[in-house]
Amino acid sequence: MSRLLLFLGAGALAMSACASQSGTVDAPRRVDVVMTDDLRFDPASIAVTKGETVLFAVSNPTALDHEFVIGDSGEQAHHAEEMMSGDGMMHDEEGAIGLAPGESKELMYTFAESGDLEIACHVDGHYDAGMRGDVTVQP
Ligand SMILES: [Cu+2]
Repeated sequence: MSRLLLFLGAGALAMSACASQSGTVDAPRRVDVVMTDDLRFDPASIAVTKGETVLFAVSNPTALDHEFVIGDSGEQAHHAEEMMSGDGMMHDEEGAIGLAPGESKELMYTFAESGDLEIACHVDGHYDAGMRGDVTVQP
């Protein structure tokens, strides 16, 4: 019994240490994101702190191509337009990566401003099907 309590105590301590740690360029905070068969990001809601650098470790275990694009609504609309015109097809750029079926990639991103951003996939029809999420950048 006492051994179990000790174990739980150590776990809580490790978790709180982790939560209070804000990612930096040298030591980014890792956030794992999985793309799902029903066209979702898991998790679909991510909270970060202004100035924080996050390393998104994104995996695509589905049978489809997907993107992971970070940006405000204007940047998302711009990227969607590029995808529709065929120019932006699945290339990696700042704040955006494309993943083939079975692929895993990392994207490092520093959140310079507080506010609401979106993560999205603009592969044909995916955004409208719900393949998007929210990033809340706390001041
Ligand atoms: Cu997609």
